[in-house]
Amino acid sequence: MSFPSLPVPQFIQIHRDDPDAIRRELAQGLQAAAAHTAPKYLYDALGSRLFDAITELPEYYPTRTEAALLAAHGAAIAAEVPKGATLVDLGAGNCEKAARLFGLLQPARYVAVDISVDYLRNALQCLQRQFPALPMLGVGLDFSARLDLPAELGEGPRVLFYPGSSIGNFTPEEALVFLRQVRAAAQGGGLLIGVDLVKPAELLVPAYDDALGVTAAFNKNLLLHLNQVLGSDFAVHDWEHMASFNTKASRIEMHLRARRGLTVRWPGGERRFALGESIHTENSYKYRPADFQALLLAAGYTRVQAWTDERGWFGMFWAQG
Ligand code: AVJ
Repeated sequence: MSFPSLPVPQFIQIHRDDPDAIRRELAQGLQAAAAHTAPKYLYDALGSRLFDAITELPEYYPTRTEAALLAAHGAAIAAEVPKGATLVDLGAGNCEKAARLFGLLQPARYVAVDISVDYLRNALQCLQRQFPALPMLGVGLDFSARLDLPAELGEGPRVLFYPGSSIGNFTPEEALVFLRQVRAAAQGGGLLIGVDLVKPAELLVPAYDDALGVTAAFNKNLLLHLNQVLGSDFAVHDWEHMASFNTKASRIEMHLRARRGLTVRWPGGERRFALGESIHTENSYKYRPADFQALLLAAGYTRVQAWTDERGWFGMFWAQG
């Protein structure tokens, strides 16, 4: 018995930091006066799955609001975006959002980039079977510090796709730097980006502190990931999920708060936490449409188009490189 061969996407993994550098960076953040970790550590294989579950929660409006925006304005968006480009999906995750755009944007090639390598490899393999004729490339890469795409992407204009308001994980200053790097990487194409907008805290906070506790599990899973990567001895039960809106900074903050005084130990280091002391695990910045448009123009994009839903909760921006 023989099976027809299935198309398998090409996959490359780029390690920029060695495990020791990662451990040093983590230890430094945990030992800082205000303990913190970078949001990328939320995304191990389980973290990526928990994030997918978050997007199904009734309280978590961004994913479905963005999908509705893309569905409603697909034709108008497609009229701006160059056809036959290389579609580069930044933080592709399960690759679902980009797959829904294939018909509309008609890319010549699909490149999925994500830090969560094993999860991405799986998702891309499934997708390649659904779209056997579309050349696909998976790139395992942490682009949070610097967007440096490999030469395997080839020449020609690129449409970079950065949906889901992941840009909100950067401070506005970092976002400006990143948006400039994206523009350079677009090779004359542009950026299609989804951005969560400022709204009352009564709407924002439940999206990050849902009734089922899925976001709490997503946040606490960071501790299990740290135990893996750093060799620490975090006990999940000692920690409480916290989410609040910092109005002045215009950002949701996620923290993990110690439920008792405790000491966390790892090879070569430790950190004492007093009762109530916390680890800052994520920022999620919310923008006003005019402010985000100004940020794109400051980053050097020549033309910016924006679409928002009727409630004004979420924005989709096309920025010509
Ligand atoms: C993937 C960064 C856009 O900030 O809303 C969801 C991550 N954190 N719930 C967001 C997240 C808690 C999400 N981003």
